[in-house]
Amino acid sequence: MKLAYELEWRISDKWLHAGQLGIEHAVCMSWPGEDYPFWDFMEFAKLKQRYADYGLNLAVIEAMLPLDEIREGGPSRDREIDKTCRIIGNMGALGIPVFCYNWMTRIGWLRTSFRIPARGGSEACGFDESLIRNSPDAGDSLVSRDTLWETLEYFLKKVVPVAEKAGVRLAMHPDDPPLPSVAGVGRIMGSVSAFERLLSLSDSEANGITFCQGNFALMEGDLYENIHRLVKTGRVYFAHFRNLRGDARKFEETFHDNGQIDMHRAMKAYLDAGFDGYMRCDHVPAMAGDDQGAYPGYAALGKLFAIGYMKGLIDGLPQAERGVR
Ligand SMILES: [Mn+2]
Repeated sequence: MKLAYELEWRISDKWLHAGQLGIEHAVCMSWPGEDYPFWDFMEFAKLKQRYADYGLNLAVIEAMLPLDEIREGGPSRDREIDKTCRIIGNMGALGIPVFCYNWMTRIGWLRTSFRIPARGGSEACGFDESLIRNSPDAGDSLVSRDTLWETLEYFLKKVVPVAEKAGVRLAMHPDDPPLPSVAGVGRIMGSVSAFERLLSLSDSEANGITFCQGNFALMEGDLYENIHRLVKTGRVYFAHFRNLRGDARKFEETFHDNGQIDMHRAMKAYLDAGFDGYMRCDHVPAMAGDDQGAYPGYAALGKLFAIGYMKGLIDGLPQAERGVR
């Protein structure tokens, strides 16, 4: 397993924190409206070097790219697919192995509050479906689940061969929150069985999974067994380590040490199953001095606690000897 730190492409203190925390791998995040021109090889090459200048190996691209035309089968989906393929080709040329993407259209990662009072005056992100239940679109089928499966299959047919050739692994992130629809827009990647179906759509090693623990914890079955079983398929390339309290319709994110997930047991499950991908810590509450407004869930100080906690968990497990880098 390789610990990684997610760093928005603009340099911040977090870039220095990564090295100071002893982390060697970077996940490049770009947020909607702040897209980095990954399709431009020269710009991408400079970005890789920018991370290297901070002692970091850029290993994962987790960009919220505009892919809705592809997801909905719109008229310019092939143009978006071409652009995605160019990005993946660039990744291959630069030796960046993992492309994290998701299949949420129109409404992406969704929280209804970023200011939930948490331990000691910290502020957490959370979701409460009751706030959006009466959305005027709630009963509609603005985008059907069937469409999303069809477009996903189309996407994989076109992109998996390109990723294979480039030596890049696609890693599907679950819907967040994992609900079958949100405000009339269908969602499909919200269950363990959906991820099994995803794997069955293409046997290629390039067709893989991002195990976002906060979401998988809200799906069917036993979380720890699901970690073990999916990691054992060999196709989990990336993991997000998060804790929370609640269920898929109402939850809040917690510090790593005070949510409902047994984090020791979870970490043990990844290592027992021989997880060899990249893992980053996921959302955390914002602490005094953090700017929750900038990138909710990604505040710098909350991260320091989370990463120290993760390193402590790993060091406490004998399985760590099997190789954590
Ligand atoms: Mn995640």
